Amino acid sequence: MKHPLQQAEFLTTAARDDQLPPPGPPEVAFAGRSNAGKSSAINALANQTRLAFTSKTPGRTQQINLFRLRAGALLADLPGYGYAAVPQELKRHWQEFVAHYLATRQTLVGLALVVDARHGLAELDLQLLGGFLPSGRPVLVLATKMDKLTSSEQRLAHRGIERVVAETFPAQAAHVTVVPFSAKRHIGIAAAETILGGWLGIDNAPAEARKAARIAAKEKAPRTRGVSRGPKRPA
Ligand SMILES: Nc1nc2c(ncn2[C@@H]2O[C@H](COP(=O)(O)OP(=O)(O)OP(=O)(O)O)[C@@H](O)[C@H]2O)c(=O)[nH]1
Ligand SMILES: [Mg+2]
Repeated sequence: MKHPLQQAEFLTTAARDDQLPPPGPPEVAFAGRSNAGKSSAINALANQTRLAFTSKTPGRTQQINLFRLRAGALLADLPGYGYAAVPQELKRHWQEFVAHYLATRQTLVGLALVVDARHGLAELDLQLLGGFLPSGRPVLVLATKMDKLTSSEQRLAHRGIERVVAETFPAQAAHVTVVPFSAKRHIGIAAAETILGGWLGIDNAPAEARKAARIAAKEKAPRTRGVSRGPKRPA
């Protein structure tokens, strides 16, 4: 069965606060350094190649791009931070815009922080976490580009990020889940889907559970001797 994240469509672009759609359905934002792989992660989760615009040029996503899932929930692709070659004033504008969005968006239920696994958490990532975690909302760290690491490097990178989170935010580390990820090789998709789907209330799990319960109920139903329980299967 297709996960509901796989039925995303472009909704709108906002370059300023007043261009954001009015708060409605639950929303998850994808944040991270410029070029970390935010837009690629959204595409991989949506199982589409060109839903969110990706680029080799850092600083490509300059606005908040919003995508709507069939269930109504929203995904927000945020402009990346930390790219030196952007003019100072523009950089300040994005940073203020993103910081304001994260601090005030009422419908934001959680944050997906996209981190290049080869570099780990940078100072700006920690600043972002430090601003967001006290709100009590959960964070999914997608440690991405794992395809560029060997399996032992992948384990080290994963543990390294977990350790930094535990040491820097001891009181809130339980709200942070680190998932090894690769948009290119589709690593970590199912784990990320389960977490994001749970936050947004669109997990497949309830549907699967209902199906399992239906099957179990049928199996338990008392058999009435001699009465057909429906069309016979061909032998
Ligand atoms: N090998 C590999 N490359 C990746 C992966 N994810 C993203 N990339 C590459 O990294 C570059 C940046 O990816 P984007 O998804 O555009 O990054 P972004 O975080 O949205 O960047 P900005 O919008 O500029 O902040 C592109 O060249 C992608 O192809 C991955 O999992 N593996
Ligand atoms: Mg982008």
